[in-house]
Amino acid sequence: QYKPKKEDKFTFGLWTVNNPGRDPFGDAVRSPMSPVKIVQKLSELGAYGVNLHDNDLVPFGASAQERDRIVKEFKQALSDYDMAFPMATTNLFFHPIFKDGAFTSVNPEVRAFALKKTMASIDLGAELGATIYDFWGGREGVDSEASKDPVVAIERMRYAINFLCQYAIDKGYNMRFVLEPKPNEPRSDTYFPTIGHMLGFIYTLDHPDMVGLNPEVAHEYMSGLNFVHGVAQAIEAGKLFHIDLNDQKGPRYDQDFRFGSENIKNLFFLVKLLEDRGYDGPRHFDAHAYRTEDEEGVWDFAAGCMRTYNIFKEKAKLYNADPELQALLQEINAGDQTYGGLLTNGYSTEAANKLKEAEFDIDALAKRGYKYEKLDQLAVEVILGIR
Ligand code: GLT
Ligand code: MN
Ligand code: MN
Ligand code: MN
Repeated sequence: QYKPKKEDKFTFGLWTVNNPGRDPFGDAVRSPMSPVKIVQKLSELGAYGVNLHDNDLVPFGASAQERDRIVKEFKQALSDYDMAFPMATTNLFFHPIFKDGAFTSVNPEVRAFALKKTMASIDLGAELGATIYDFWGGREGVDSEASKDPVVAIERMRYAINFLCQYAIDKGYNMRFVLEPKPNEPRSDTYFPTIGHMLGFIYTLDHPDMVGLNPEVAHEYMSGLNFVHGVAQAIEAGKLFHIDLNDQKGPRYDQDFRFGSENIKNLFFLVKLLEDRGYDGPRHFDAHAYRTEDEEGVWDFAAGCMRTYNIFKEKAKLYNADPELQALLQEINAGDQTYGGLLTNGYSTEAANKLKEAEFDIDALAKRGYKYEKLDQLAVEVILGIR
């Protein structure tokens, strides 16, 4: 019953299952698998599609012929294994040329190269059928605050996103952009660190309708924020175009753990939010297996991400159907019906006067118990599987 199906829209980046397990203190522990093999294996496990950075597929500096050969073979694999290709992105962080960032680098030649590389990668994404194009800030930030004017950095980022939106429009691509915030790592501070910062920035762009968010669980936890609330704000604004699911132990380095391996309660409420609100974009796992794992462990990791999502989805159904829990929720929220219209119809002089004249039983209001202990225990018991 928890078995992943195509309709679940589970996707993985090539870079996720192909993560070699390198860290700042140790070298790769797994050798790379071919993109074709990854497509095949993910399809067998029940995934819906794959995503990639340009250089996950086509090596940096490959010739045009080599590129075309690789892309042709990859397209064939997508069709052979019935895999969708919803999202693409650019690697603007690995090559040493990007050590000071890409779109916000102080070096104009690097900024120009970053635009050129991204246009080529957008072409690649479009050729493979992607309708979502991701921008993760990578090294767009500073180690030394002295190095960049932070206002100029924001202007440079805006210039790049505006330029590339117009490029995609000019080319007639059916593509929306998503911006992915992260507070730090690899730089000690990254610009646009949270969902809120990115959301504010979107409305300053030339084509705000074309641009939404790609929030990642781990990245908001790194800032110590409540991911469910950030995602809710994105949904409410109509800006949740994509989501990066994984897990994280608190505000530390970016851990990208298997979805649901740590924050079980908060991620249950995340899945409930996505499902209740009818999010219909890809459920992308931007995570990787523990460094201790071999290839078998990588596939255990991938299967585990999808299975846990579906378990939470099932639990969310039970939560919504639990008579005791729902009756309690209704009772708790019943107060909404009072003040007929005064709290819902907006401002009028009449409404203002009525509220000014209203009498409140301050003592009774102050004494009210909200029954959240009881409610939360019921929620926990649903999650723990005993209801
Ligand atoms: C990298 C990063 C992710 C981004 C990927 C897209 S690459 O793994 O940590 O959060 O989503 O550039
Ligand atoms: Mn991500
Ligand atoms: Mn991460
Ligand atoms: Mn990440």
